[in-house]
Parts: sequence; structure tokens; C-alpha cells
Amino acid sequence: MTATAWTRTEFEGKLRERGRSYHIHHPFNVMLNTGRATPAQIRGWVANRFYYQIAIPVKDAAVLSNCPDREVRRGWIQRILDHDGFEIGGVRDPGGIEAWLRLAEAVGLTREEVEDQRHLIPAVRFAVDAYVNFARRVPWQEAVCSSLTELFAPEIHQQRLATWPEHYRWIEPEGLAYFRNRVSQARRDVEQGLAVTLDHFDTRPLQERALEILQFKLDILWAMNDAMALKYGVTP
Ligand code: AHQ
Repeated sequence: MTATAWTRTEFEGKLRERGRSYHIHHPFNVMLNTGRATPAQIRGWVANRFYYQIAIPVKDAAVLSNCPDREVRRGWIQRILDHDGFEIGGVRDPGGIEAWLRLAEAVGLTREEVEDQRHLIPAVRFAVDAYVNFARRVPWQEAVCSSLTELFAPEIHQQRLATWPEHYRWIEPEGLAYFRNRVSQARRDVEQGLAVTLDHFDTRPLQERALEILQFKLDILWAMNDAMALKYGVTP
């Protein structure tokens, strides 16, 4: 006898409950956002997270390539523009990957040493590649569901904006532009991602599958922090 499906409100609540495993609670991130990170730990984080940032538009293109629904694609394609930037009808936006490279320069890295991935930890590469390959392989609605770690992202971006300027005066403030842009972009992303997820996963087994998918992506973010903590240490 299959349990009855949760209501949309109950289901959204179950998704949000998984925020307990979000990487905002990882010791490495707590160190970063409570001002205890050394410049070397911050540079290591920025250089390794760059690989995640450049993977996002590739992941999103995989979702688009699997998605036959034009309405969904019209919304989803915005994510690629957010990261890769664009020049459309005279409107230019350098995009989030460019903003991340400005963050890299603001923390004392060169663009070259970030782009050539010399600092990339193998386990970070494997975790990020697992995300991209997941999005290529699964039904597009499951890939959409995996983006819902962004339910918890506005808080982590706002936390950085609130704490880094006072803790890390050596970082030029304009380097934090990426986090400023993501607060609103993440909110808009989540609106679409949550709507697709609440609509598609409409039986209890499917809803349980959605929670598994979200946990898989939460584990990817957590594993990236584990790798950086091992390599750069966590200053108590
Ligand atoms: O900068 C981030 C970003 O562009 C995205 C896209 C989204 C996805 O499609 O999975 N997730 C995500 C995230 C970004 N930043 C992370 C951070 O901690 O700065 C958070 C991460 C997420 O919550 O998945």
C-alpha cells in the first residue's frame, strides 16, 4: 500500500527541511563566514569554487538539451546568460563567471592561475563532474530538482556580504559583486525550479525521489567543502 502524496505545502516543507545539510553549516564555510579564514584558505576556496561556477552553465545547457518544453526553456536559459554573460540588442552583461574572476583578483589570485585550474583539488573536480553528468543523464525534471539547493543560497550569499567586508578588509569590496548579483538571481531561479518540482513529483514515491535528488546535490556541495578543508585546513 503506497503512502498518499504529501500536499504541495507539506512537500515544500520537506524540501526546505533538508536545509539542515546545506553547506552553510560545513565547518569550512563557518570558518570563512566568521572571519577565521587565512588569505590562503580564501584563495583556495575561490580557485576551487571557480570550477563549480564554470560547470553551472554546462549543466544548465544539459537540462535544456533534455527539455522539450519551450516555456520551461525560456525560463531556464536565463541561467546560462547569468553565468556566461551576453550581448543582446546592445545590452551587455559580462556575467557571473567574469564576476568570479574579479573576485579571484580581489583576493590576490591571478586570472591565469584560476582559469588553468592548477589549484583544483581532484575531489572537487569529481564532485562537480558528478553534478554535470547527473544533469546529462536523468530526466530534465530531476536535474531541475537538483538545483533546489538554491532554496538555501540567498542566505549564504547574504551572510558573505554581511561578514566578509568587516572580517577581510584586505579584499576589495567590488570583488563581492558576484554574491550581490546572486541573491536576486537565486530567488528567481528557485521560483521556477520549485514550481517544476512541486508539479512533476506528484506521488509519494516521486516526492521521496525528489528528496533523494536534493540530498545528492547537498552531498556534492558538502563533499567540495570536505576536500577544501582537508587541503587547506579549518582554522578553529
Ligand atoms: O553561485 C551559485 C550558483 O550560480 C548556483 C546555481 C545553482 C544550481 O543550478 O545548482 N546552485 C548554485 C549555487 C551557487 N553558489 C553556491 C554558494 O555557496 O555560493 C550555492 C550553490 C547552490 O546552493 O546550489
